[in-house]
Amino acid sequence: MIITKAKVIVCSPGRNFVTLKIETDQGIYGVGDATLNGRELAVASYLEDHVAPCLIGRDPSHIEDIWQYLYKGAYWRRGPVTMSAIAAVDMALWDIKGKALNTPVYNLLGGRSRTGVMVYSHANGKDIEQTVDEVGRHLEMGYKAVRAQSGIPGVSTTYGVPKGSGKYEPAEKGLPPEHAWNTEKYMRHVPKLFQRIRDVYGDEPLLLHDCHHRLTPIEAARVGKDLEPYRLFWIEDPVPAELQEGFRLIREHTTTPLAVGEVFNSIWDAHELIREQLIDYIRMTVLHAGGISHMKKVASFAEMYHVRTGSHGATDLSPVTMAAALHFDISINNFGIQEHMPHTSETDEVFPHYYSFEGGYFYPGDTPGLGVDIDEEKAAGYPYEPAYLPVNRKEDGTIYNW
Ligand code: KDG
Ligand code: MG
Repeated sequence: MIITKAKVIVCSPGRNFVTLKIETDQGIYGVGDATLNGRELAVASYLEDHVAPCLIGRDPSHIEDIWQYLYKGAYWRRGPVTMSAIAAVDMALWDIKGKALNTPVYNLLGGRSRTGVMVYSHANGKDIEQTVDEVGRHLEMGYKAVRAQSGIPGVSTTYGVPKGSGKYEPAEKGLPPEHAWNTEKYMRHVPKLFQRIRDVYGDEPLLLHDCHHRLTPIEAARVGKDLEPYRLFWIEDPVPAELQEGFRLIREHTTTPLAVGEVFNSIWDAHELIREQLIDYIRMTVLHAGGISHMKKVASFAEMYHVRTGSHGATDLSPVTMAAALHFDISINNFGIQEHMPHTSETDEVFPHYYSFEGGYFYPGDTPGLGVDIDEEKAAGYPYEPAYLPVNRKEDGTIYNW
């Protein structure tokens, strides 16, 4: 079998997505997700202009060799654009291999290690009471684990809080919007949110919270300590994690489990965090971290240090990533939890898929390959529209982490 075509499809069914479709001379094709929120066209060009021409004529069964060719062969290693492009190729090649061998991808990764993949959903509200109601709604839907975010009194807009009556979606059409931030108000507010949730729903539900990179290590240590009575499953992205040793300080002060990694793109962003056991969950994804092939290595390394996975799964990762993530999640031993943020019905229509949800768990399905596709005709009806993530400023105008 040889690769005959590698096509990049950019579409916007509800939000922007970049998809790679690799075709072969035997009629089998595979799909991969290359979406990088707010920087979509950079990855599209990287794939179209620099990667696709190098794939034509290669044997798609040589997944590891092609991965190394694209990683080592580019000379310029790592970075979100490069690693998302490599990931898209990697997903598409695993999809092709599964279809060619007539088996779901998880069988090629060692087989199933569990029956289902536990996911956490998002409960977002403008204030504590709205978030509490949303937690209840998700528990009723069967979720065992729920992430809770709420608006902060005195802060006009913040991460995770829907603007109107619709669902929360971080990217906004047009140029980047600006949000305001106040750490002190946040730190006073967040323990009250979790106290109320535990008062209403008791000890059973697994609760998570995303700090979204907004604290310094000592502030994160304080938040972790203040949240200890509510026994969270994790706090996520307590600090911007370029400085891996910053986690040592947080770790010395709190037993609240720590999760990080949605902006990481290779093991080299996390090796110290894992080796020194400074975190509990590594949240890199098969999309932004080089595909299933690289994530297998990350998970194996993490397994030695008691670190489990917790893959990022926001709406800016397409159903192709969700499918690939589920095959990965179900196959590894040190799986922790998978994020789930439902896509819009337009997105689901453009990306037909076989994965399914029941009782708090997702199932990848037994279709050969990844069990997901792109309907190109429908995709063509949703052209790309520029959209960006917000930029954050402190109340005095200083640019801050979003
Ligand atoms: O593109 C950025 C989003 O994926 C991110 O803001 C979502 O933090 C996020 C999460 O945990 O889902
Ligand atoms: Mg996050």
